[in-house]
Amino acid sequence: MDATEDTNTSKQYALFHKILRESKHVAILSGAGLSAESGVPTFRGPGGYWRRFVATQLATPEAFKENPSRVWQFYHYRRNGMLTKQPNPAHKALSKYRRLVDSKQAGETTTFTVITQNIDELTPRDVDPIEMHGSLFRIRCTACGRREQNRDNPICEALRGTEDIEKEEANIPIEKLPSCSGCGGLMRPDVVWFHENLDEDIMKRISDVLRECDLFLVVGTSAIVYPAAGFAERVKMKGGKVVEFNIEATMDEEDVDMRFVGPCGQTLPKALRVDGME
Ligand code: BV8
Ligand code: ZN
Repeated sequence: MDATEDTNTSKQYALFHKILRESKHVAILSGAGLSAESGVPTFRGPGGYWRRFVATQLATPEAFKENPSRVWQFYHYRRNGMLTKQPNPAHKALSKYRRLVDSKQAGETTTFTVITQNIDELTPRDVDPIEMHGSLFRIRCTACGRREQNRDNPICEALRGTEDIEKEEANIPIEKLPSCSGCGGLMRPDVVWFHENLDEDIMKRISDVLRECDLFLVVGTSAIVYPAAGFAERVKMKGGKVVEFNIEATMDEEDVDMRFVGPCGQTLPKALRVDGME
């Protein structure tokens, strides 16, 4: 198949539907573009900034060590921003397709796995996504490692109102930042920062998925951040097919078998044949 064929034609959808029905192990890698139509800013779009910082400057252990008050204000801003965000048709399509597979109504497909780079927890829980970069709504103790789910807004009194980026950046003393209910240690967002290793068990689970995968859908990601950016190649090397869903052609020509160019809230439900499903 030549990926340069005009994408999104009914002919291309029909071809994809045939491939999908005949694939045994379907996997998805999703990025910020999956949540874009829910109003969640992507990293490399205009939303990739907070005050005068680029997100990638704040999502590092060095930044947290040097200025935990600033990094917590960045995560509070994103947690607070998620209050008004809902799953969009692309998220819902994942849930619907998972139901089709589980009820053996998806042709030869026997497994469907969603690997997400997103930490927004918008991917429905019934999809049981592999959240490889952690979650905005989980925190962990820097001292004893205790992990907690936490959706409090604000997560601590000192962060209240700091989401207003018109105001001066606050300088919150460490003792007023979220602290561990077990040992009193400083809590941090339970996410994978740049220059941090990913969870070994998660990487093992992902390797098992990629080994089996015969159809890999890359949805809404700029495919820049490793190790996620290297997953498609591992599927291709074993003869699996790779299909990109993005608003612009992003992955290299030779790395994709097909592309659906457009908002994934429109292309994904159609491609997974769940657009008519409740
Ligand atoms: C690691 C959680 C081993 C935090 C994230 C030098 C020194 C050290 C490391 C490195 C180095 N050079 C490279 C590395 C590795 C580094 C890396 O890859 N850096 C990049 C910048 C080159 N990776 C790491 O550090 C990883 N760990 O390698 O450990 C190690 C250890 C020590 C030393 C060396 C190596 C950890 C990476 C995880 C970082 N954490 N998130 C948080 O979110 O706050 S990554 C974060 O950025 C996101 O999770 C996501 O993964 C990434 C953003 O990417 P995307 O999701 O793709 O979003 P983006 O905005 O870029 O793109 C959106 C796409 O959607 C676009 O293509 C757009 O066109 C499309 N789109 C928009 N709207 C729509 C749409 N598509 C469809 N429909 C729409 N409507
Ligand atoms: Zn602790």
